[in-house]
Amino acid sequence: MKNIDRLHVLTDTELQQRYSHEELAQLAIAGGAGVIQFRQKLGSTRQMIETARHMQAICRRQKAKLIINDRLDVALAAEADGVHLGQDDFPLALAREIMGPDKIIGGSASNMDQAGICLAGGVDYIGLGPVYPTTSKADANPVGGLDMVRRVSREFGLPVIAIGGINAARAAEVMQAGAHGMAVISAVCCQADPQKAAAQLLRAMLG
Ligand code: TZP
Ligand code: MG
Repeated sequence: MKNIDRLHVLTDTELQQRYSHEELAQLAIAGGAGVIQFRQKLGSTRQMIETARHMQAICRRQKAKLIINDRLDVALAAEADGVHLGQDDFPLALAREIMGPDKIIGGSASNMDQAGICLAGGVDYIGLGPVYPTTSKADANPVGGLDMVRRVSREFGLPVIAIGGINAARAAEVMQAGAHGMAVISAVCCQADPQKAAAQLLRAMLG
């Protein structure tokens, strides 16, 4: 099993426009995030590749990992550390064939069935959520709560990265439910000081 870092920050320039993806990556890593996930739903493929390549240079320098949301092509072009795929994205097993055994592949799940699909697809971690209500993802599935974190963490023997509405006040209970770590958007990207927010989250989750 790969060593998956515990704090994942998904960069976002739709919910906020003060910082670029690259700036958010820098700030989040400075605050202690070990994984940066480049998540951009709109825009040209060329521009995404350019941004992802900048981010990969930043992550390499700071010894963090870069994972690309949705886009296997962008992950390959940027020589990213991995890719994160939803249930309707590029098929997991095919992504593994293309990316090889060493790249990190994460899969999204919202329930036990989807977690099983992730396991069968050969993921390195399950991105499980939304755990709590979130306004950061328009088409989010129903909230699963801490009970879902408990069940998936117990059942599948894979690191669970909990996502959805997680903030510093909720971090401890998410970890206590069995999560390996957590992924956030607004709790870092939308805060006045993203670096400080990441550091606070890390403190809260690791106790
Ligand atoms: N997948 C499930 S919930 C979610 C994603 C991408 C959004 C998480 O954003 P936030 O702001 O941390 O709730
Ligand atoms: Mg997706």
